[in-house]
Amino acid sequence: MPPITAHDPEVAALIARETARQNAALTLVASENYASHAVLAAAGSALTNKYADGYPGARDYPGCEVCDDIETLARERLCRLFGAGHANVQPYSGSVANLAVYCALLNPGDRILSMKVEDGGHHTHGSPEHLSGRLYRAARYGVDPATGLLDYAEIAAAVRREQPALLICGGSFYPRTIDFGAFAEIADEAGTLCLADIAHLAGLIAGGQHPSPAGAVPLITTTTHKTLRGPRGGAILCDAEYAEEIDAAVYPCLQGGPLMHIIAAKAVCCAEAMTPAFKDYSRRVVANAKVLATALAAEGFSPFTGGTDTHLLVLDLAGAGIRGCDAEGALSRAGIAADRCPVPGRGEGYDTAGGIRLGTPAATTRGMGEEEMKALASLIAGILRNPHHPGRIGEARREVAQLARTFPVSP
Ligand code: DSN
Repeated sequence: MPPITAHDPEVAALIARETARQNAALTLVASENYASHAVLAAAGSALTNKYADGYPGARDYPGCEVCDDIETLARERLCRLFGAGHANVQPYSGSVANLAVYCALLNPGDRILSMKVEDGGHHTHGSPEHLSGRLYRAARYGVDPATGLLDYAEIAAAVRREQPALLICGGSFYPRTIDFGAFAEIADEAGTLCLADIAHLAGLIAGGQHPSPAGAVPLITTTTHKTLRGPRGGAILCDAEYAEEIDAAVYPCLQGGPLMHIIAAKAVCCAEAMTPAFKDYSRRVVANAKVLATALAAEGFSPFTGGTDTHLLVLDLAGAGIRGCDAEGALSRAGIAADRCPVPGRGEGYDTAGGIRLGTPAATTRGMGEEEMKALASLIAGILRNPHHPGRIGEARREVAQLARTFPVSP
């Protein structure tokens, strides 16, 4: 960071501290990852200096020729990666991407049907504290409490009962495959629009490890920084018939100037995600999550639904005598970041969460494989059995630090 060090040593020192923190600790937060040097370079480029309100060929500022080419490239790559008809790469975040879909295609007061937050849904899908819950009337479906799985017959019944204008699938901690085709069929039968929020699954879909909603579900939103391993931001994919309304909702309805440096970084991450190396990465992400789940089960901890098909698992701590927040704290003291999580079907909130969410995207980017997942499972089990034992936590911390040194963030 030489230019920052000379120009602003205070900020340079803080960035250096965060970089060191990321290197020394392990993150199993399922939504976190490490972007490549190329993605970071694009995000830190001179494109940040340019205003480019509008879209390629129709901007409100002069000098946007290069921005036009970059945005066109990012759109083309995103469409190619997911097999979509149209892409909007301007959303600042996944939250804005979701709002843009609602603004484009719903009227205030319309009904949304989405997954309960406490079962793995997202607050931008109609929670009362989010604008989506203030502008629209939200109804929720949950998982089957007996199996923890989505029950498509129940969801179809909820659609018939609630008559929503929009059915949303996708969320933050459902560990199993989502049958996007089933959601599309349910929505089609009811004449309802369907949105797939693939923020968590985007990288697995791009890498061929999870079925894609494209071609079945007409509206798709995502973030670009989770399993897709790009810059922090959002995007929308849709059938061509919705392109005009979606674009108008993003700009000028919700946003101002697009973040052209981030759009360039989105183009870079899409190119990376088309490589055989990324396909292999996403395969290893899922393989690692399965090994972690199996090894934790062998240690006596219960992965919710018995395991995972994806990049994450939810450990049900009910039988382990430890609350989610205490598990999060103990793991954190040992150098492992993982967030507490409600166990679906139990009506728990985040403050009363009885589970912990573990994800493998970041550890896999560091090069960890199945042996390291087994070692991590044993470390996690030891920490959760002795959450208040300073000696044991200290011992685990040293082992975590050694693992982190062996698998640095930027090899
Ligand atoms: N905050 C993200 C997550 O951790 O899953 C969802 O937006």
